[in-house]
Amino acid sequence: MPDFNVKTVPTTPFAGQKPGTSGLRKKVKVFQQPNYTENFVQATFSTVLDESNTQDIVMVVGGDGRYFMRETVQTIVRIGAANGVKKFIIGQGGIFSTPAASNVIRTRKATGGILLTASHNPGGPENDFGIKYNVSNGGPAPESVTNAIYKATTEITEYKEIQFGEIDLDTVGIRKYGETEVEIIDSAADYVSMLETIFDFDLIKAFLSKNPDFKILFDALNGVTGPYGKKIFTEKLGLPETSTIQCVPLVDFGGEHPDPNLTYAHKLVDSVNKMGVDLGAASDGDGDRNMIISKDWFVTPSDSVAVIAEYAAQAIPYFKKTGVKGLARSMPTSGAIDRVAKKLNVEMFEVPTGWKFFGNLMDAGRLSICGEESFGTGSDHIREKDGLWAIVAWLNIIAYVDLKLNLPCSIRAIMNRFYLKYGRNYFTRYDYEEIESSHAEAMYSHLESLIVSPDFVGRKFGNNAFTVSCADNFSYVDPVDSSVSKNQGLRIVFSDSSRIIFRLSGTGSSGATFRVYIEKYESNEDSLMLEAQDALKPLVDVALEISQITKFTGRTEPTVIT
Ligand code: VG1
Ligand code: CO
Repeated sequence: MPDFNVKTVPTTPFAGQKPGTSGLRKKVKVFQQPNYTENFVQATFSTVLDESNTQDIVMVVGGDGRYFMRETVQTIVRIGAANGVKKFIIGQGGIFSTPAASNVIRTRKATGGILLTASHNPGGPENDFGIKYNVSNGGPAPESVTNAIYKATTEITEYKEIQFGEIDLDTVGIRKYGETEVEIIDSAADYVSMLETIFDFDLIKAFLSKNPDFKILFDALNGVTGPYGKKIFTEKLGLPETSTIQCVPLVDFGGEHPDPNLTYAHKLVDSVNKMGVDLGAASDGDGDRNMIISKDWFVTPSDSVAVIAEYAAQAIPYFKKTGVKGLARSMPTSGAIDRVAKKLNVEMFEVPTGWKFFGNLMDAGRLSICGEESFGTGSDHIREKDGLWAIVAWLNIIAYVDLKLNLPCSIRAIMNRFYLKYGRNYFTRYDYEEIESSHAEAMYSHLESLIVSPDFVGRKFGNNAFTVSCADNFSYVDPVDSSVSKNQGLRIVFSDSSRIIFRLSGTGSSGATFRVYIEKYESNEDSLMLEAQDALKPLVDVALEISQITKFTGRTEPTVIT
């Protein structure tokens, strides 16, 4: 029997409920401890109530379909209703891709949203789960809010709940549970309509009928974008069923990492080569990341956002209308987009890692397109990075290059023209996952003190090929609200503008992940189309020498190279 009375349940704090780069991410087993999830959800609602100036709270809830999501949606409704939430808008089956949730928060003018995802981290009973709070602009909560949530988790003594019994998450429609309204919506429909207002689908269709042999392959990696991808590629664009793979969302993503990069998206990478695919693409578990690849080229995310920025105002209807107001990248992302900003004569911003730092700039009307080297690309159409948006953007640009510019439109040809115009920012990232935390900390403190030591600037590395011109621990002052974010990564810049950046990840769920970002600019026309790993080898060696990773951690090889 449902009981619509508010119950108060005593509880005690759990250590470590501090949201990282993108929400709280832990093993499912950690979230399953009695009261663990309840505490964090109550802390979130307490913070929302403190921060919001309305009693009419409307909360969007949903996630990437991973294991433990459905139970958590129920928990959120029980606790939220007891805290006075007026209405929940929930994706059917509890499902929302991260960009789709951002869109719904904005279009429905919700107070915020609770997104249940650990993004590209593996799922299933032995793997990861995550909870992330997004604010009313549709973007991840800024640090002021996540810090308040964290503080609340350290002081919690009770949570409130209403024991409704099971809420029906699968039937679209509006229902009332006591005083609380629950609306279940088809999240894919809204999202696909949004993309139709942004891109030139007619141009894409014209391109596809002129080029019936142009092969497209989309891989949802068993994550949340499967149904969205099917709607776009097979229903809207009329492509054959064989143009999409792994499009049924699975609670454990088929036991794989739903992470679109050359290592984890191996099925796509193999098929692209075997089938001679012209545009291969993948997105991650929650649909905010993307990878663009073809039979003869891999587009780094840093290049991808630069190319989108380059063509946006001519090729993409949304930007034809709004213009390109400004561009931005996260600090470790390569400077390719900076060169485009300079050409377009628009503002360029360098923010810390994490999408939450782009939101203020977008809200202030100063930022249109931005990206991160970690396969994140997006724009001010929403406040999250958007995997399918980036993929359709590429398709729109390819169609434009072919039909309007009458130029060769293979991805390789597009990249080659881009490099001839701007030069190439070679880029790679080495990840060392699940290092023992104490080893990672020792290595990081060594680096922190090394780069500020008095004789570091001017030192030469790599047989004197690289001279340090400056080094710092990146600190960011938000140009809109002047908030300061310190310790955002160790940055070493050499006199030829090459960069090495060291950072510890804020999204892992066990041990520490150490990231090494390496970038080198090349303008010599004969050296624009090299293998990135070959072009960067000398600088990679310098990075390994400076970090002394093998000495500190025993690791001789990275876990993943992107
Ligand atoms: C990583 C990436 C960062 C990205 C974040 C969330 O963070 O480096 O660029 O914004 O993941 O992406 P970290 O702290 O592990 O380096 V997602 O797709 O997990 O929402
Ligand atoms: Co993600």
